[in-house]
Amino acid sequence: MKRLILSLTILALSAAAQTLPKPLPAPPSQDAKMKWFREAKFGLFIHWGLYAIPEGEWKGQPIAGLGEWIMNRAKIPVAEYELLAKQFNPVKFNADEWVQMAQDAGMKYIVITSKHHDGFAMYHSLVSKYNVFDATPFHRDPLKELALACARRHMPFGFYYSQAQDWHERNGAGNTWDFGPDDQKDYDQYLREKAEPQVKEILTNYGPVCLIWFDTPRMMTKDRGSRFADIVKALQPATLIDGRLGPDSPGDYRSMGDNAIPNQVVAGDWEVPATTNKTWGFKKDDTDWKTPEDMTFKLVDITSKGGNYLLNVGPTKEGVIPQAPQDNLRAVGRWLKVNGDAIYGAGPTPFGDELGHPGGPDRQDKNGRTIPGFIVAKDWRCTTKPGKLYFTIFNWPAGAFEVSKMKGKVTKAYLLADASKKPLKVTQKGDQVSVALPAAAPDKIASVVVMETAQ
Ligand code: H79
Repeated sequence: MKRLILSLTILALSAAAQTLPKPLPAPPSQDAKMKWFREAKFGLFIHWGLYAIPEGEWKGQPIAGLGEWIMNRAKIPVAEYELLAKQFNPVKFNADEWVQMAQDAGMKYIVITSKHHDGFAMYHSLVSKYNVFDATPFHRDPLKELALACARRHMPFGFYYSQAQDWHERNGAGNTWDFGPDDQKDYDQYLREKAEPQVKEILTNYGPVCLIWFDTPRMMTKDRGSRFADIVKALQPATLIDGRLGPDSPGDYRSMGDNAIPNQVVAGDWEVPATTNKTWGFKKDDTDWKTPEDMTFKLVDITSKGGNYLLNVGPTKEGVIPQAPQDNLRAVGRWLKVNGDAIYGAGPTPFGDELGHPGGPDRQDKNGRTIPGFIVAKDWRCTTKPGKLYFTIFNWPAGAFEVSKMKGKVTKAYLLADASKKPLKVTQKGDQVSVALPAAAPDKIASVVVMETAQ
């Protein structure tokens, strides 16, 4: 009998594994549409494509810059780059292991490259044979496998799609070495015949798509952006659109620059896409891994300013996420297991002075604009929920934690790491608050003091 139940359970589970849920219905309001994103705070970005094969090196030469830009940086002709597909056979790829890693890291959504600027579709596309199912010996659809693994684990799943640059296509933006200047191309021909139909495919064949991540909107106009937005709304009205569809296409939230964390609180919904080393797509020479301490600080910092952190890994040509970022992300996840209340669903700081102050050298951005210098302070950050302030302390002070400009009265304080919520001694004089701390911080990365407040 037990055996029968076991086999029936296995049967039921494997049946569930083969089907994707239907897309979600239209949300009743923008707030309802944004709800999961506002709770999530922390997502996994995955850059995976043919560029994982050269690993940042072409014909024995290291190619400077981002790994996924190698075709552009080395000006590799389409006819040569295409041959990489014949070598793509990531036999170690296991969708469940990737989703498990994201869950272990405390990440609440996954976004993967369905097509990057190189034009190669990482899913089974019927629009272009230049895709992972038809053009490689792998002959599988890894994004279908990931969509299924995410559905089994209730992990929101979304796609990056490079709508404007496509270096494989005569009329796509970006490939000037094979096809000449962009302003002489029939860009709408490329949009109509490849990008728009492929966006329809990824919104049709992979179950609910939590968001679609457009990028580098070269040659995009209001009309061209609206065509994509209309496709998304028609096929999956619950799917969020990021902030890079086009110059006149607002999207559902704002995308900050790559690895660009604002200095201050920013109102509205936004996200910082960021790397765990320097590149997005795998590059064997880039071992400059961010530490768990640094990534935890950035997650708390971004949350305290009101945004989300979308943190990238670049799997190898074998289909494996490099071990160093796996280990580092799992350390962030262990911190979140104890301290996640300070992050998930939390709002920005009501203070601001703790974030830092103007000073240091000015910088130029890539458009030549001057960015005034700012000295980032790193002692603590504050995140909020109704009636609660979460102080994540990176630099544990001796004796007491002091904060000024407190609005309202602190009725109780305790360490988030202390399951018994043993009260810490609070002294408040007007808007000055002092909370007595134990000598040693409970966590070596950062420890959270919760203050409950009343008006
Ligand atoms: O997908 C990741 C990057 O490939 C993509 N956005 C993130 C999420 C991205 N596309 N473009 N950029 C980022 C800006 C790229 C700038 C550079 Fe370059 C690429 C600097 C050097 C190589 C463009 C080409 C500017 C100089 C040469």
